[in-house]
Amino acid sequence: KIQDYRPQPFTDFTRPENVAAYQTALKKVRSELLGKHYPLIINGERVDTEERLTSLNPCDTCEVVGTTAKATVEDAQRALDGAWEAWEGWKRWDMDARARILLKAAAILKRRRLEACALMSLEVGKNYAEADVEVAEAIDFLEYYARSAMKYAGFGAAETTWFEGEENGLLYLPLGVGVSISPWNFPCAIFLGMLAAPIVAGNCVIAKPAEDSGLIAGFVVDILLEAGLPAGVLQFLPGVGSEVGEYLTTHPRTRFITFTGSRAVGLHINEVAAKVQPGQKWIKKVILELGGKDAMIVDETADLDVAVTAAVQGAFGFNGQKCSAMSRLIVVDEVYDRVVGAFVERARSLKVGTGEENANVTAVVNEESFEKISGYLQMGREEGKLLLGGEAPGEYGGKKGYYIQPTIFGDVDVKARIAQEEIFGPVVSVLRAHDWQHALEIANSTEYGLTGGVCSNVRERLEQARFEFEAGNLYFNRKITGAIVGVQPFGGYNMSGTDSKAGGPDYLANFLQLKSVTERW
Ligand code: TXE
Repeated sequence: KIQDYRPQPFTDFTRPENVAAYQTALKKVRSELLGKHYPLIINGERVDTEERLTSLNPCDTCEVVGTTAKATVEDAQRALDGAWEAWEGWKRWDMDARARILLKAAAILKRRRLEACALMSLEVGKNYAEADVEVAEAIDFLEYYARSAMKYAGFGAAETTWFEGEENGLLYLPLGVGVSISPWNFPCAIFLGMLAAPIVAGNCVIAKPAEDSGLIAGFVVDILLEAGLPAGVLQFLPGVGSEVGEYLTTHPRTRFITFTGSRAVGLHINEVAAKVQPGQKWIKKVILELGGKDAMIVDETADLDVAVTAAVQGAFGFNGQKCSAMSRLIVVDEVYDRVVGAFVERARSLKVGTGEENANVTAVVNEESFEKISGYLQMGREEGKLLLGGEAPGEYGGKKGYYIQPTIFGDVDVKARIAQEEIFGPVVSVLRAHDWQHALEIANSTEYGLTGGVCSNVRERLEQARFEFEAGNLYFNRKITGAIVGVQPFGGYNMSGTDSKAGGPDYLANFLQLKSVTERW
């Protein structure tokens, strides 16, 4: 029996005993997982490779967190062949038996929740409070997809109708073998969500995690296997995107690709996957979750505390390394100085430090990001007025790491590159609007459309925004951004991705094909 779904509560870290429990988990991870090596997993067997990928702690780059194997195209070929073989059995499992494996994995992850948090602090520099929210989301994905899978189970799942003496039933059948290519910024929740949905639907999946978060991925894969996934249903192939990722996405035996990451790579995958290869029997299904340049509008009627709290949290949570990060604050002229002044003051009090000590702003994920964001800091000085931060010290407390100060640029022009391009760092552009209507125009002026916020107390404006603000996830007068699985399905408009919404009632349908069967009695 599948129980009713309830979102996971977050751990209350204002309680000292919970902080102490995290510290204990951190010690355990340091002694048991630090320096650990995760091999590939093909057909249930652990396979090592000559070359390896190394994860460094972004908050202390002298610390090697661990290594993973680095898959070659030969490994990918074997994984694909093995997955198709495994599919012959997996597709015949009852939906509830598959769903039960997800529920078991959720139970294991609940038990190892703080270990997962500690590993995230070490491998990608996430502070433990945000890591905890992420693990809660991962558990929610498992339980939610397990539960919602049941509506697709069996003949006549949607409905069975009788028409002129004929019985018409609908069947939802899995697609086959697909590839899941995931990013490092939600290395537990997004990685797991993108596996749980296709797998419970009866597909076999090759997981290609991001180069920077292979250890957390390995940790999560071990949990799924411990929960009872049969060999070959999930193949684990850490490796380089442009090598093994490219090979898998262009391969004729890949049936579907689910991808979360940058716009450039997503569009590239969309293009190459569309080309039918010799021997290919189908049109590949491509599901993309891409970036954002998310805006929040603050008008003259807004509650100042709500607006400033939302802006600080939205902009600097996980150092702005979220596709849902608020990176454009649009303020109407009448209250511009007051709102921006309060925003800068609140942001000035943010603590920079490590994820392990739960600092508000930690180091960004890797050298490439550090260099890219540093470039935008320079660009911002030319395109806007520096109001806060602007430096990339690259160290903290005597430790070398990819540290960047929380940065705010004011009076940025709508066409400026820092107002149009995804920076993926702790950098906000503030734009001045003449009035509400102008603010909404500015909000819709990028190619993206992922999340959006409005702080206003004028009902007509909120109603207008409800329909006209181009974003997949809108937040009105809300202090936090982010989505809860099953409550706010997540996914964007425009160049932020294809129309699928993760964590929502219809996400599983992406990994199923509908067949109607008519029988004349
Ligand atoms: O993403 P990539 P990266 C954005 C953000 C960030 C930038 C770069 O702006 O600064 O992307 O981050 C795999 N064929 N977002 O480099 O490169 C790759 O190995 C197949 C937004 O991490 O897109 C990884 O597993 N796969 C985003 C995954 O794609 C390929 C989250 C993502 O890598 C490939 C992360 C190829 N040719 C970054 N090239 C969000 N929406 O939140 C790479 N990959």
